[in-house]
Amino acid sequence: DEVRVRRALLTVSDKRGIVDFARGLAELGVEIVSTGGTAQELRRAGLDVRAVEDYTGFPEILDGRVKTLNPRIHAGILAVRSDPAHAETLRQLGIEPIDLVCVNLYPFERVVARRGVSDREVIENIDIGGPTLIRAAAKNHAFCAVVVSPESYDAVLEELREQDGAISFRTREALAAEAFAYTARYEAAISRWFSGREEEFPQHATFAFEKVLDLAYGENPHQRAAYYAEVGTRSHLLSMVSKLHGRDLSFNNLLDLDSGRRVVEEFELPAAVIIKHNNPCGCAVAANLRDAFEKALECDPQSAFGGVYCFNRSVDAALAKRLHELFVELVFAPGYDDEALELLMRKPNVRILWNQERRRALAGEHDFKRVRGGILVQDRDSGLEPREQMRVVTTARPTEEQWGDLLFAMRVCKHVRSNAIVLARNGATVGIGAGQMSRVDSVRIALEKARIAGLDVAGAVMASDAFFPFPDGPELAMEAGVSAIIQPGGSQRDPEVIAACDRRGVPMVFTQRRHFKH
Ligand code: 93A
Repeated sequence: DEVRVRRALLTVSDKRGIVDFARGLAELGVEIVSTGGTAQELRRAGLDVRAVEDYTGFPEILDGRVKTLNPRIHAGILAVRSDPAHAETLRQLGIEPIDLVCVNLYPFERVVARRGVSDREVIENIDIGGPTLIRAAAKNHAFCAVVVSPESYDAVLEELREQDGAISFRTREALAAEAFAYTARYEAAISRWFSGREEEFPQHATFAFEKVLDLAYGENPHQRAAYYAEVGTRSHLLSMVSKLHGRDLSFNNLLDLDSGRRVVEEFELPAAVIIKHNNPCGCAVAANLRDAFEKALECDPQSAFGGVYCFNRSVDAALAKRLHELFVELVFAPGYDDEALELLMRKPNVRILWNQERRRALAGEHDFKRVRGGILVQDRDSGLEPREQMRVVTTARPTEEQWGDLLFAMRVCKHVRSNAIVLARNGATVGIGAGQMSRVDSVRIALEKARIAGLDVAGAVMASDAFFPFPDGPELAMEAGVSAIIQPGGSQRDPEVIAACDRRGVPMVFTQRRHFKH
């Protein structure tokens, strides 16, 4: 089952480590065949290299678009060596077998990510010959080894040295598996680029994900877990995020972090949010971050215990001192003063994450929900509908101050699990009702939460992620002192709900857009 490597084809874009690898092969008596740029690099290092043109008897043409796409090469890779007829064909045509193929592809993803890159450049970087070589060698791993990652060079060389120039079936099979994962990923990145250009919901996208981080366990300790990012995405939850301190991130940390990050990205003003079990339990904006934090914490200090704290401004020493007094699971911010970091790091467990990403959530991003054997794919519910699209449906109109709170409450409400109710005043949540099966229960919970936290509901506004099917929710809220309401509208009973508000002179705004989050 061992294959003696006598001839290797090397063609790589990322030339790191290739000289040492080729030298190692040459020392084992392997003939090196190589394409233009790779051959040049190897010769410069003093290695003996046979040009691919010499092997094929055919020039590299069309600016390199056709270099290795040649039947001699593919027959040299694909021949079944144990089949006498195949061996005879090679002999008749004078084709020399290739026992090892080492390829890495044109850097398609790197090029796509370049600012201002032209379509021509992107398309030129779709590698055709490389994947063809890789797939051929991986298919025929019974007789040929395929190496696609520079990280494997040393291990492959070591095995060849130990086994007198031979490589085992086990290794070839593992390399083949890696190779098909590599080409699949490459194709997925190309597909993603094409689908990203479509205006409509993608018709042809194949979604692919690759592992970014192993996790200790899933939602519960008996569930195994890992974090995967979508192949070809320019920014994902942990891209541009560094962990400065603390324990490994957990599955639940990542869920909460994702929610918290999306909430603070809603706001231009300094904003703070505390997330528990994937729901905000306090959120506020203010002229400075410290005030935003205090107001967010006030909303539900009990639930904030062990929460994920997300900010859209740098954390200074004063804020760090306050955080240090609490039980904090994770802090996420675009920066930390030295002193703040020093303080926060005194607790060994608290995870401190530094967000260096300036981009907000990407437009065109998809939202996935797993169902048995498949996924539901939808556009992400990003952005808030413009104020011009909203309608005041009551006789009373909100004051400018109320408008501010209404829009704030709705922005938070979008991130609360349905049925979602958010009470807010002065740019801070005062009560949040989440995840109930009936809307009026969410209202009750939001009011009760405000009462427990000792916060006055009088003068607060209320946001609802979907319409009120009955006037009961608004009535409860108005009895408690809620002074303005925002909701999508669209219920059969809208007239009853509007009448209830009019009776009390409470202004109500219809946004005409629902924000369920399940
Ligand atoms: O343009 S290609 O799709 N046509 C080919 O026939 C071909 N053969 C190898 N690109 C091709 N390659 C790629 O060239 C390899 O995948 C590798 O990334 C690159 C190495 O070229 P060079 O050795 O000239 O730097």
